Amino acid sequence: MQAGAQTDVDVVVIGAGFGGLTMLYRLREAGFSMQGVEAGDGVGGTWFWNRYPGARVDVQSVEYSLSISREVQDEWTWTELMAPQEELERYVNFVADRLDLRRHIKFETRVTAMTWDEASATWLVQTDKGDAWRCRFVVTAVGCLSAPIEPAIEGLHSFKGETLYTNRFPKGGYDFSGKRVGLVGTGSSGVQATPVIARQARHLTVFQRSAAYTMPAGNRPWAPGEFEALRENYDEIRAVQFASPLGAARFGAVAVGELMRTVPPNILETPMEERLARLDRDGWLAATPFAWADVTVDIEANHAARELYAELIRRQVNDPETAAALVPHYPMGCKRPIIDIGYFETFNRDNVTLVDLRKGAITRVTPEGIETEQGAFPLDVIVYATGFDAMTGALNRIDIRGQNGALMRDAWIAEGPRSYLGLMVAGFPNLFTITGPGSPSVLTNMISSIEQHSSWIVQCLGHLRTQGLKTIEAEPDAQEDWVTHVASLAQGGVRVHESCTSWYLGANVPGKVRVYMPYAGGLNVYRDRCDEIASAGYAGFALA
Ligand code: NA7
Repeated sequence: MQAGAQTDVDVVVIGAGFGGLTMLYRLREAGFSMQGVEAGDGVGGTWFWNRYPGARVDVQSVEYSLSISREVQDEWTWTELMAPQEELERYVNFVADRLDLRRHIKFETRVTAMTWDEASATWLVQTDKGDAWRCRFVVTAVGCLSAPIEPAIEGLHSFKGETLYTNRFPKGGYDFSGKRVGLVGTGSSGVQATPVIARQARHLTVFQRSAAYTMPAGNRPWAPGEFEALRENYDEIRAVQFASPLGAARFGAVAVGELMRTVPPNILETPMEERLARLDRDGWLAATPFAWADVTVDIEANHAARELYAELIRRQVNDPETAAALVPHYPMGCKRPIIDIGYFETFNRDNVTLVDLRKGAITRVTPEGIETEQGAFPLDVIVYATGFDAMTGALNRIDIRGQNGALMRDAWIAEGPRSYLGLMVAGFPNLFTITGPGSPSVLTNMISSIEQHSSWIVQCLGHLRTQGLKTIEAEPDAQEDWVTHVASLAQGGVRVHESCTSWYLGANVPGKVRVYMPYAGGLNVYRDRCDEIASAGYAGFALA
């Protein structure tokens, strides 16, 4: 790239999920040399690791798909409204092959350290396999939900049956037939896995610490010709998708794009009989923040919406005690919403038991099963669906040393992540973070965010190249302003309410500093801001 620069490649890209693949493709199209690195032995990121039964995307596939290549878009056929993991993994592999990206990636290799060298203005990237690449730029595409956490339960490794993790599920799947299965965790992964495991297992015991806000996905196969008609209309679909705050016009089967264009009533100003009438008419949608304007800003309104949600659960679940236990105790809308296929009905099965850990916690895992304050549960298999060190975990697990040898995680662990636009970090020149903390990322369709970030980054690199510049770095003042702005967008609402224990806040990881990490202003607004900054000569960045 730069004459005389002692580099092996222009750019090292870490991760071969949708983010890494998109970045590699765009870099190659723009004429940069690059090296991809991936810990797994295949492409796919989230869809490579999370192979648990029932895993499925919550955005419709025509939107949860890449628009970067016309060929990819035109040649792939989705079979359902929302694709399951197997189909998504096939799709990612198709993308890697069709765009000939595999040859750029070193698989089964984990980046352990990256060190900035001020004198040569280069990064040295090192791996657990002994690789060392010197490059001008690094792009991390390491995922927001990719650093698994092992729950701190005494005796976890003493269990003599099978221990499985949803986020590292065996490649060939697992046959639960005839087994007594314990499932720990009822976030998205646990909720999706529950009905599928229940259909196979001899008995399923679900250990629930926090109940989930979940609603039916409304997934279905296409009607004849439906997908072909949509594919014909892709330009329009993409235009609507990219103009929306969520980077998707639909969440599950719900047209949230349209819903967000109208201002709903306040629940606290709506008489109870009207609330119930709405419940009868709209079902689960009536018990979401989309239905009421005050639910995300007023905790009393939130409790009122939760009452509607509880009513719907009572209508689904036969046993009153189980129905009551399935009602969440934290605010609606504070955690990422979940969509499911037959979750609540599953608790009407004879072979399923819900253990409400609020009535007595897990005390330890023994060789025979799980012990709680409510009694012991003998098991053959334990499945942990216990989540991730979200948004910062994957970055903090790498020794990233920037200017003056500063370790990035030191500041991030002490104060929470600090970043300008969620794209770059002051003191760490030439390092870009795809869907980093401080960007819309997990509040959006991830593929839309990935496409926006990778496009901005490659344009930025092109600008540096044409200007004969070697470095770009976030200015500390611009970063501080951005961090303050991101925090202000979440302030005052249920997302940061003291009773909210979301991974957006890091509240699921013991000791993690409580900071709301994603940018909540909408992907459309964010994109405009990024573009304005680029047009203004990369305002807030120092270029040299
Ligand atoms: P989540 O959403 O973080 O869910 C993890 C679940 O595991 C959640 O119910 C936790 O309860 C529970 N958990 C964690 N540790 C324990 C222990 N020690 N004992 C009992 N229960 C525990 O992870 P997912 O994989 O389901 O989903 C992550 C995202 O992926 C999701 O939001 C989608 O965007 C896709 P808690 O709530 O902490 O009380």
